[in-house]
Amino acid sequence: MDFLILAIIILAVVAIFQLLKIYELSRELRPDEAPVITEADSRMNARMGMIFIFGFFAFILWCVYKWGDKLLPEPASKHGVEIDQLWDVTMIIIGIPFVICNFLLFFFLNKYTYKKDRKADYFAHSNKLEAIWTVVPAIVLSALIVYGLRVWNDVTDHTTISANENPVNIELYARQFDWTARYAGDDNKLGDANYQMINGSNALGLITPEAIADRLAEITKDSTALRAKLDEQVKLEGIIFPKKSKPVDPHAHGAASHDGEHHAPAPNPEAHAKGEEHGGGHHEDPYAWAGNSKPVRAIVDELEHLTRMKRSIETFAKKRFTSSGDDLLVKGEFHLPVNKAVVFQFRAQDVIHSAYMPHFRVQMNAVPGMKTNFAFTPTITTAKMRENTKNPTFDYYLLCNKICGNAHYNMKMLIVVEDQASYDKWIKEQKTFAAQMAALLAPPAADSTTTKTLVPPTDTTMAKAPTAKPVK
Ligand SMILES: [Cu+2]
Repeated sequence: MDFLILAIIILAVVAIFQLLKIYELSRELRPDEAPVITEADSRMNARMGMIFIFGFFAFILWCVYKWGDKLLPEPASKHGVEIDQLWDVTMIIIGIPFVICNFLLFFFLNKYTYKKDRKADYFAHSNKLEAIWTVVPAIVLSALIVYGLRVWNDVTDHTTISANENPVNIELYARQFDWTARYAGDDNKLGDANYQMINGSNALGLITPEAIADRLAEITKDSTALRAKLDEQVKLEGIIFPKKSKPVDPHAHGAASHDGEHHAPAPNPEAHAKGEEHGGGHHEDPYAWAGNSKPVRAIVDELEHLTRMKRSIETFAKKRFTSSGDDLLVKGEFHLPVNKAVVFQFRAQDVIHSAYMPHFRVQMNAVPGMKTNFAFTPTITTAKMRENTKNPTFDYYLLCNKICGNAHYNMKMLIVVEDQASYDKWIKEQKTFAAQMAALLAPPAADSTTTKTLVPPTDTTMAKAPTAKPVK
């Protein structure tokens, strides 16, 4: 049956091809005839062109009339006014030639319709014309670009604001699918963070002495569990270690104890690193004893990863860091004082997000592995904006403007702009990261009310790492 259908399709294609060939051949036989265009045809075309272009202009005017003031809401930040001016100037400068050129195009179509005994002037080249239509647009576009660049430099310059205006410092942290606002706290400095610190009680990976201790303890616990798992797997597969047949000690403290003598199968990242340094030479497999066992190699890889992480955390724990303990973590909504500069820092945990605050004319990508910045000064309070828009339920929002996953549409945060006194009152009610973490790590019965403000765990698998099983 399938073959029959295929045969029919092939035959149909061949038939169409043959028909086309016959048509081509027969055309050769017919006498040469010039395409017949009458004066009436040409006039008809010209008129249709005119109707089209005027219809098109009318449509644009209608759109501007209907939605021109709704493209963007009233700017509610200092630089927002500048951006809107740039937009208006650009639209006017490119809009005028657009209308003139398109009108002329159809006007000449109309003026010079085909007439039997009229012959067109023909010239191959004109330096003067070339010069005019190259130089004039070049000057106009250069002016527009310079203007645009100046506005851009002005709008994205957060260092001058940081240096001169004693701004509010806030971090917006993005992840699938919510935002966390982190206020700089008492020192007005955002504390340090590192992705390796991220765990169930520290979604932002913030660094404080307590967070470091918590994270190291967790890694130790995970490593112990992994070692027990490795031990079981090794037994199951009957793998024999090169020097000692004694299984790994599950009570060894994490992957940090890598003294190969007692625990032959323990991952040894140093040996590994050495092998890579010597590169080019003979590359020895530090886990040759594991043979081709995929499960064993997977566990060993994971252990090695944890070891590296632990080392890295221990290293930056020894250095001087700005503790994030005094930073305030806020979810759901965040507040800004009116007419005060705010410097934002953006980070992302998982994929690229984009912080979009349309009323303030702000959009900045939040990219995993790097920090981005933007500063602005809100100029209209939420209350005033409700009056201006005659909308009693108006609210400012921070939205995600990168399609970052299936709940992207719902990734938003309410922004409240208010006077300094109300802002000060609100900020006093917010909890520091240190306090939130202490509450989270405390036994649940201790204080049931505080758990409401906690940042939910980011990775539940991490938080629920299996506990080590004792091995006989
Ligand atoms: Cu997003």
